[in-house]
Amino acid sequence: MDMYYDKFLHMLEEEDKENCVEFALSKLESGEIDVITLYKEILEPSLNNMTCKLSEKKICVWKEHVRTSIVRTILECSYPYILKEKKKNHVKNNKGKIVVVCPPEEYHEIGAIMAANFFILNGFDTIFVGSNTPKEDFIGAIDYIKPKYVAISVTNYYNLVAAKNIIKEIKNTANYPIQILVGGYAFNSNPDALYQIGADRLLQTYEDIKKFGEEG
Ligand code: B12
Repeated sequence: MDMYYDKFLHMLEEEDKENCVEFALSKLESGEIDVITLYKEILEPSLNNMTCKLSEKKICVWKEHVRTSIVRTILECSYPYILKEKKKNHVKNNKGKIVVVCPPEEYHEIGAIMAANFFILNGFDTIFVGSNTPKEDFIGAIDYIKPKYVAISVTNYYNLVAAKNIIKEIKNTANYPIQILVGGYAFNSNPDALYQIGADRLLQTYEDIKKFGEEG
């Protein structure tokens, strides 16, 4: 997989969107790479290992945006392959409804999109809401959708406070036992934040989600 990663990274560094998208989709189409491997071993490290050269300091955020936009296009285009994989494995939507959301002011959403697709692959009836979801809208929707789980993705650890507030309101609003799952970069160096913000469970990887689904 290292060879594929190096090739992809080179094209990404060149900001060659056309070839990045074509490369990823052709590997999925031929079956050389499955969606989980594409996400885990190519797309995720291509963003998380991103560094900024001192000489490019002024355009760092610009570069982050361009890179994310290329990865995001690939993620959106991979959706039919998620469905194909799900069908191939005879996965039924029988694990309950889950809403995947980012707290207010959290604009990092690539991890949340990947997590949402991992939930789909494991039989969860998944609704991806997206980044920076306003608290009021989200709380209002809880009553209407009545999900069994809410999965909150937090990347910037400053947004743990917003996550804590939203969890408190969800628990006060839902008049049924609702489970709050969390994940994202903010928990990598501080997994105990899970308890501090009042969530029920921390999941990070595809394997964590698979295991969680198997628990019933
Ligand atoms: C891309 C990126 C951006 C993009 C985001 C675009 C988008 N639409 O998502 C842009 C350019 C907008 C951005 C902005 C900012 N960013 Co930024 N960004 C990144 C970068 C390079 C990659 C993040 C990413 O997408 N990773 C790829 C995904 C796939 O990985 P992941 O998030 O870890 O997700 C995996 C798991 O965690 C899991 N997962 C994630 N969520 C969930 C949820 C559940 C329920 C489950 C089960 C699993 C799960 O699933 C994924 C697959 O395994 C990181 C670098 C880094 N080291 O992380 C910085 C980083 C996250 N950013 C950072 C910062 C500081 C910012 C800014 C404040 C400043 C800036 N650089 O402009 C703004 C803040 C915007 C805001 N208010 O939120 C810091 C955060 C530090 C901190 N305080 O915690 C980082 C770490 C960079 C750094 N080293 O300083 N950023």
